Amino acid sequence: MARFILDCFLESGNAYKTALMLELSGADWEARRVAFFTGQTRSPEFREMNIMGEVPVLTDHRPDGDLVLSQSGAILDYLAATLGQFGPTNDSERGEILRWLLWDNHKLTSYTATYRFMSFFQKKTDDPVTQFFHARAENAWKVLDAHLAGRDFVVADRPTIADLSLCGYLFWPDQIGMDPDTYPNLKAWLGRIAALPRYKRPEDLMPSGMEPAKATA
Ligand SMILES: N[C@@H](CCC(=O)N[C@@H](CS)C(=O)NCC(=O)O)C(=O)O
Repeated sequence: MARFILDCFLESGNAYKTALMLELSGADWEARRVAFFTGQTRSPEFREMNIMGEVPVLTDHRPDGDLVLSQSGAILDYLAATLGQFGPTNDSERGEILRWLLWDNHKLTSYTATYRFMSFFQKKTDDPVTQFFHARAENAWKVLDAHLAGRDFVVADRPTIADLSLCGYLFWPDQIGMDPDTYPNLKAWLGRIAALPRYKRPEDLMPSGMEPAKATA
């Protein structure tokens, strides 16, 4: 059995953040499929593992016992410390990474992912709530694009877990309603992440959470 098990599914950008971290770090890990679209995350069995009923969940088979952790930001932080990669090298970077992880979870991923869910998966494109989320997501993309002007990566001159968190949903421009050419710094930054050694797309790292006939990448 692999050291790390990641409960995940390919349509989840939050899961992708952590799967990408494991893969880029060369970790010994396996993806365990969660049937999200038929309600597995809301089952009592799943909530026993993660009361929040959310993916991703990381299990680390440590010599002193299994460690089980949810929340992509917490998982990224744990993996950076455990694997010694993509983490901070000083207190200033530590603070900046935390700052961007919190902003990602509040302002970027929350709106982007919810917009995508309502428009791409639920097809509620005309719903005013969907449009509200898209406008909020666009604001976040503008902030990130402005921050990336003149920078290769978000916090340092090398990629950190802040980059891996922020990029989670942005490799699906069509599904999130983004024209990448509107955000040239962001587009170039995604290209730098995609060029990292061992980089893989979500569909090459995780199984679909849909039933086979409906699976999408
Ligand atoms: N802040 C959490 C968000 C996790 C999240 O929203 N996961 C979604 C899939 S992308 C989920 O499992 N949702 C289940 C639900 O809301 O019922 C993280 O970063 O891990």
